[in-house]
Amino acid sequence: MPVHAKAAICRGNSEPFAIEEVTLDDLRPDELRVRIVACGVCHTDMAVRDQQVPVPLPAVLGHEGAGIVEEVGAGVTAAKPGDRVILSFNSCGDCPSCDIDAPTYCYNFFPHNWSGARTDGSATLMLNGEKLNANFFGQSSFATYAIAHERNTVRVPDTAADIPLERLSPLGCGLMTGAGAVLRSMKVRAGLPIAVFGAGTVGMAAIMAAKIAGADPIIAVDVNDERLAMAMELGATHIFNGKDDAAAKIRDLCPAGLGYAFDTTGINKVIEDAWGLLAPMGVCGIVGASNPEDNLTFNEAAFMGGGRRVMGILGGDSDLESFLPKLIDYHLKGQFPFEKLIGYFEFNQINDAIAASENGSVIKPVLRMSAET
Ligand code: CXF
Ligand code: ZN
Repeated sequence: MPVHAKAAICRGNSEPFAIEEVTLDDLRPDELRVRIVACGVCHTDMAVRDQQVPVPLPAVLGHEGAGIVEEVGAGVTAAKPGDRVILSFNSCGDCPSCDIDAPTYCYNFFPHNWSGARTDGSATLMLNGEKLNANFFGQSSFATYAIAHERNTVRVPDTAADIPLERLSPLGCGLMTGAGAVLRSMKVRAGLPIAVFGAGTVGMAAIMAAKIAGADPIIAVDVNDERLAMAMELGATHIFNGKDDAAAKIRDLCPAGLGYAFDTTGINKVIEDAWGLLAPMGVCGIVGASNPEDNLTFNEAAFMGGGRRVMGILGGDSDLESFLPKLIDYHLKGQFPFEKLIGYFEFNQINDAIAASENGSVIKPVLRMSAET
């Protein structure tokens, strides 16, 4: 019996997302069918809508899904029917990056996440009898059901049985990216200063993680005072508005320089300022979506002289199976209170949720597709 779902179809930025009925393909051995309970909205969804990312449209987007497994293919061991799961990005499991548990740098990232189909070209979703681009991040969770894979599905540990899936859904992208950048990519050391530029989901997750790591001081920079106040609640020790020469203020506060600067803005000037504030051996992590044409300039002597490093970061170097449960653990202990970032919307309000993300009124919109029980 074919399974039908309601899915939000993205046809570009000239029209709103439209919820229509689609049909799911039969499962392959490594696939799971998940009833989606909730899905976070991430800026990458909008980047695809605007075609800054080359995913073919029309397509079903959504890559922060969480839900209940309904059926699994013969080779699946990650979860079983009835399990509560979080979905994230997919990877091949068989390249030099996947071999060392660094799947965010999977050599085959594009075909597994952004091609609109399975790697063999087959479609996971059909619309009116025709192939529809889907399998986005190996899920396409702006829908009531999704086909996910063994490698991008993480079972929610029983210790988190009381935490609603709608809250856990954003762990699969923005939250793991910010927290992972601090804890896994830059490996922030206790007692060293960090500045986080941009207080969106990724920046806020980085601030919470910097507190976990014991960084000191923890400086948040943003142009929005409300966000700065929230950053302070989540662990920042100092906040500076980017409109008032934040670089000079950071230099006054940390005359020896920063151990870590983390840019989530993708703005050239901000990154160059951040880089210029580094102490010897300081690391500047960059994760913001920048204009593809932008180039940065660095002074060669300063680059080499103090052993300073600039590090491009994807997905916080997250290894899903180990890192997502770790973040859930921090959340259970009250050290990762990311629920403060979330605003909930019903699935049919998807265009309002996207508007709220874009106008900055909600840090992390989460769509509700179905009740958990
Ligand atoms: C991704 C980028 C690749 C690794 C996982 C996260 N970002 C999505 O928005
Ligand atoms: Zn994302």
